Amino acid sequence: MTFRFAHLADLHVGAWRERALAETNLSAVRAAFERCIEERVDFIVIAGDLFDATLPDMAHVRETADLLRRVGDAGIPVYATYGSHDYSPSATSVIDVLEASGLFTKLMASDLVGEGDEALIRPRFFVDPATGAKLAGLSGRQRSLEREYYRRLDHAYLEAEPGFKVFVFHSALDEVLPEHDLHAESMPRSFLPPGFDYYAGGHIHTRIESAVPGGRGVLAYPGPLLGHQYGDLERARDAPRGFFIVTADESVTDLSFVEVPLPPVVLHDLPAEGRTAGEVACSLDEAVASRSHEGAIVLVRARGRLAAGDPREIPFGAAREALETQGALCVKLSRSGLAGPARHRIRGDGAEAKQEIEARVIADRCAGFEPDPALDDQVRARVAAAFEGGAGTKTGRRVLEAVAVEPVDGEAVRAFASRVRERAGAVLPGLEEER
Ligand SMILES: [Mn+2]
Repeated sequence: MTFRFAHLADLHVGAWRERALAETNLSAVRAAFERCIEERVDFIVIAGDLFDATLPDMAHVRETADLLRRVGDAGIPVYATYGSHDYSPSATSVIDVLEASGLFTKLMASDLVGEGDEALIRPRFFVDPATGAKLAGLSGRQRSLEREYYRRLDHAYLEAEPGFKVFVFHSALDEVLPEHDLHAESMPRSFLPPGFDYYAGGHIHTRIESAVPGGRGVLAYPGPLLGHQYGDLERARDAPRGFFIVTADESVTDLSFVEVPLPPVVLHDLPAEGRTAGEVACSLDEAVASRSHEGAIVLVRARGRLAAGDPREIPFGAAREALETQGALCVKLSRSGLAGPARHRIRGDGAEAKQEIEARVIADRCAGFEPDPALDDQVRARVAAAFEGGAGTKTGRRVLEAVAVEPVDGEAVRAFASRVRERAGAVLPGLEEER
């Protein structure tokens, strides 16, 4: 039997503070689902990050629920894993509410075989009734905590299952990571269970089509529609956005990318290195007057260290107004890489600034850390020493990473607590024995 299914990911409904961008993203999501209905696909797979947050704007949730209902009314089942953005293990997310009302099936259930750290995870297969395709998946976790899950996946069990199989996941893989994402957390491709026909990926915000070495499987990431951060907009200039339609019988026979149109994105890059604030201001004026910006998403990016002048002398506000008067759909300024001669830095919403802030907060917290006064004096001294100076910041980081685990399905609270304690103890050698 030949059948076709759609593979979407990283829709990020509810992203963007700017109304125009939020609406543009939602329109793209609408167009994608409507195209799925037109194409009469047999089912739809969403590989995580349907929503941008656990509790996104309710008007957007309502529209998404309505879209999913229309898809369901057209007789098209939807299967989804959760992403790093739309799911919280400790609280109810909007996506749980939609799932509970039957708008899609989540591929999350798994069985735990064995005990403690040695237990293996067996995601349950869900069989699509009309096509017989078997779907299994793992949801993404914050900061790729899913590594722990993948390390415990029961590969032999998953590989042995007969039939056409789709593995739905939300993680970055080392081997296919795009250059702009090289700082991201990723895992080796070998973590994926072998023997599947299609690996439906999410989380990498770039379209990727790949193969699994030694297998017959196709591995693909459709990438986002509009995405959810500045870099996604920049990359939308030269990479069409959309989703995949996969044709299959006993294995994948065709993979087609279906483009979802977005408004034009115009980038004005203003190098500031070694120039004066006045010179950059001139370039900004020229950029504004250089073309029509009607209906466009306009990105203005300034970076580099000025030779003279103050970044505040560059009239970004006036440029924004002028572009909006021209009918620009939205204007985004990226100034996180712009610095004045006196090491004066303007923070924006760039990823760089975010990492710097994180590093500074960790360093501050470690420097100001005081062990519990109830501790034995000697132990307290040793704990305090472990968090001192540059090495102390590293200790802090290691502890954070060690305790950033989540309970696996079916794990008892006490077992989870002792696992967390053990992991924390392991990065504080010499301290774990003390009470
Ligand atoms: Mn995403």
